Amino acid sequence: MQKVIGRLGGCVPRVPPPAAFQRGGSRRKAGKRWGLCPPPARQFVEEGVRLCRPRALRLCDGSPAEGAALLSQLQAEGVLHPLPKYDNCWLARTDPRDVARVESRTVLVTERERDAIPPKPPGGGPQQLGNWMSPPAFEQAVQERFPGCMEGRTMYILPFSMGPVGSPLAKVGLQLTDSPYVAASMRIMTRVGPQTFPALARDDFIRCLHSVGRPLPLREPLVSQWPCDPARTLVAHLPDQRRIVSFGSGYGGNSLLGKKCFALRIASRLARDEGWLAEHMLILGVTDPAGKKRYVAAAFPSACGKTNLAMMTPALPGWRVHCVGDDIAWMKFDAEGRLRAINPESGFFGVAPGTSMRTNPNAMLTVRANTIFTNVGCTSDGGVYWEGIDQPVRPGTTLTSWLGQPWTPGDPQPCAHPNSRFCAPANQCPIMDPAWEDPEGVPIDAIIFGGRRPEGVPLVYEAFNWRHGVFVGSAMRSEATAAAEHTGRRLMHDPFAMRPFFGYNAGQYLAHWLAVGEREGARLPRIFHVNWFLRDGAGRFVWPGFGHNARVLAWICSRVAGEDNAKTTPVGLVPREDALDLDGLPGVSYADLFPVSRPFWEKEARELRRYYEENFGEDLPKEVMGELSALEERVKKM
Ligand code: OXD
Ligand code: MN
Repeated sequence: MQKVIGRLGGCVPRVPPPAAFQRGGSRRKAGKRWGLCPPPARQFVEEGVRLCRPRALRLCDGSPAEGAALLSQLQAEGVLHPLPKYDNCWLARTDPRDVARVESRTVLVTERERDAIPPKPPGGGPQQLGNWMSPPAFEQAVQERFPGCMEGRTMYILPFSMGPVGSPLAKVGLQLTDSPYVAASMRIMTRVGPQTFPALARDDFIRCLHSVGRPLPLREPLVSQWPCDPARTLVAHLPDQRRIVSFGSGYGGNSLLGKKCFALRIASRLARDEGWLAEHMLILGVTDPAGKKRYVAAAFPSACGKTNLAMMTPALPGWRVHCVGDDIAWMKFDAEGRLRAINPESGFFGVAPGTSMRTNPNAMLTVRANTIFTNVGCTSDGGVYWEGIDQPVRPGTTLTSWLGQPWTPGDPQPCAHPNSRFCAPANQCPIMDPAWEDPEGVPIDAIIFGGRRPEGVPLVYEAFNWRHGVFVGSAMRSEATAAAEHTGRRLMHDPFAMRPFFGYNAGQYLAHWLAVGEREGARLPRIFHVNWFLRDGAGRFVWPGFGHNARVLAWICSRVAGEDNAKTTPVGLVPREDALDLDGLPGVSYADLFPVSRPFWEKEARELRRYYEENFGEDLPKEVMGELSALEERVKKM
């Protein structure tokens, strides 16, 4: 493709004939808007048109009328089904082979393999920190997939901004896609429209090409009216060219290219080059009873409750939480040396199962209107249903599973797919922070890492300093979830919750974090690690979680305020027994929440050493290995 893009890129830009725009009243307007579209963007569209040969073009403007037209078209095509119980809500069912991010087919394309991933583990096991593809292999993969891939279909042209338009922290992209479902979802998740044109004129926008890979007429019938080509799926990133090329999947992070592909993989690489941070983190504001507000960013692996934490209703009287974002944070130092964060997205693409009025009332209130649900179950009275929704089904109402089959409670298979999602506009969340769209971002006082650790890892601990914090982030582990193609409850390493999202060599990523800590004049946030998921001998959670996590946030805020209320353990600083508010939590014991045992940490350190050696090899910064050795020494003295 490099060659192809190079060749096409060398052509004199030529405006596609207005006839290529969809028929109907909007054609003249579309042609006019096209005329205003900056030349580099038009040139990218022309390349895409010549390669993919769509039947028609549609330049998206982000308007409500366009949204309504897309949704009714999707309904007419049988892709979306209305959910009349709510206001403008829709249900999509995918081909059951296209239900999650496909990590094994997600690649970074760079000249040198070492720029993308650390050296392969000895013995040739699979590299867990990303996949590399050479430029010639990529070019061949493109030639095998893209020529004519949009025949008979409309190409949607989506100019979009990640971050508030005009923010110094925002970046723009242009996505070409033949999926109207993707176009409708991108309109929710990003800021689509001609307000991005001035930024597109700069030519440094991210070029995103996406096709479901099912030209018309079809050679094989679709499954669930959902076009995709799972056998040939490929999600490729070309960080040097600021390009993303995705084929074969129409779902989630594989196809909504602003999200994981741009805002994490490409952005992490830009952030390294430009001296900022693009992270898999929620952002929340927490206000204490005296009115003092702090902002916190938190990294958890996929489907570990980030959305629940970001929208939490505190169980501590007088405390309030506001949401800035639930998945991604872009953070840059300001002139005063404070780290300021924006949420680059404008919607939530949250995991549905487990979400309820008990676990996340704000999410439930957010998804009552203008939401696209995918792969959830539904009720015969036009509502949604999933495992853990905790809502009684009205008598006489029947249920249908995500596979479109009749379903009754107790059936062995779940009603909703475990990675079923809601895609909803962020501004519908009742607790969005007043500053969530502040172009300057919000000042971050604390960074939290976490994971699902059933044993051995305390409820919360603070890193001794930034360097130790980088080590703590690199050492994150969590039980696998359904967000990607992994199965089972096995513990997976997930450094910084970025394992599937690094846009460059993960060893260099750690070095970048270390360098951030050395920045002159930086007023660095404190770093913490939390674990809401400890279980007792009988397998029960020992911490009530959800709104009670505010108790942990309260301790974190006290540390940021400089309170002397921690005690030192070999793994980090934990709250003194009187410093964590456990009032009104019968049966919850401090000792159960803060297990720091020598055998557990010896084993953990051994496993970590093996993991570093096999996966990072010599690309692991020596400072991080030094922190592991220091942990081993402290544990030995326990
Ligand atoms: C997500 C993920 O979809 O992390 O946010 O997988
Ligand atoms: Mn995520």
